[in-house]
Amino acid sequence: MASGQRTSGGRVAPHGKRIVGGWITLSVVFDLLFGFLVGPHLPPGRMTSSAGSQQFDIKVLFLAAIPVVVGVIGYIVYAVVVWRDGRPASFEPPAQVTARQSTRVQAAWIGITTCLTLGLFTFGTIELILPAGAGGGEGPAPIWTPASKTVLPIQVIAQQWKFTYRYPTYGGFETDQLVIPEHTPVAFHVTSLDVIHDFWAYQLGVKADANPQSDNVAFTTAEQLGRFVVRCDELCGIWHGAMYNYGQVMTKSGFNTWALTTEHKLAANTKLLPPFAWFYSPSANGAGGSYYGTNATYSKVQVYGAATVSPAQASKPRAG
Ligand SMILES: [Cu+2]
Repeated sequence: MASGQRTSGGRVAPHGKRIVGGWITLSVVFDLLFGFLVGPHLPPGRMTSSAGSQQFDIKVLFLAAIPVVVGVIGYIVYAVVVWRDGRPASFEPPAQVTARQSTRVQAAWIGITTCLTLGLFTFGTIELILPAGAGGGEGPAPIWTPASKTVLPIQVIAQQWKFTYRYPTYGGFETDQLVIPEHTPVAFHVTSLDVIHDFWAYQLGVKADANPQSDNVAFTTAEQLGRFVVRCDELCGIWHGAMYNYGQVMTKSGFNTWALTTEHKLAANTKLLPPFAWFYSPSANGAGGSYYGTNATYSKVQVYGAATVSPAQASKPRAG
């Protein structure tokens, strides 16, 4: 009796038990293999709170999807091998009700898919809120902010075809080096001087659109030291592909030394810059563009409580 519909005793072969048993076994095996072998290497790594949380989310989605894939492929393989039409002589219609007529099968199908969908919906919503926006830009008035009141503001200014960064709590200097301190919540204030760009700091798990006339805020907290890459992720003109640079996560004291040194080194340049603002209007004064600040206050910095990063710097009058 080769996998026919009925055993020699006339009993129906236990297809349901075989399929469910095989499905559970294979799902557990593949989930374990994936979780332990692939899971730790999933993008975008664990350099920041948002990156780590994205890696966790991707892992959970895979672990949930693998049993579905195993179920579909396993059922197809089982059906092809066991119920294929190649041996009509031994085929007899099953005496049992078919899956379509079975209330149990239908209830299980509806129940499992409903649980999966609602579970992933709940999981996705929580994962968006808990890590303060999950590393994506939340616009000028973020609703999901870090619990910590000591958040370092860094302004990301995109333009064709370059990123620069201003540190408002360090006198508002502007540099093309992005340096952030470890274990300190950072608020990236992303804006653009011309077209729409996108600030994508891959290893940081941060990605936020850079729109002109807009202050797009994204939060993260670095948990590992090291270098990361920043790319523009919005087609923004002919040199879009060359619009990238590198950043670095430093220790808190290393960062503070770097920031104070750079502030001092760039003091003369900073005086020539437009006053710090949440966004800038390059063309407001006609061709050639001089910039003017639309909201040149530190009020938001205080909202995010940057004072503890460098109280003296935060309360210092702006250069220029
Ligand atoms: Cu760009």
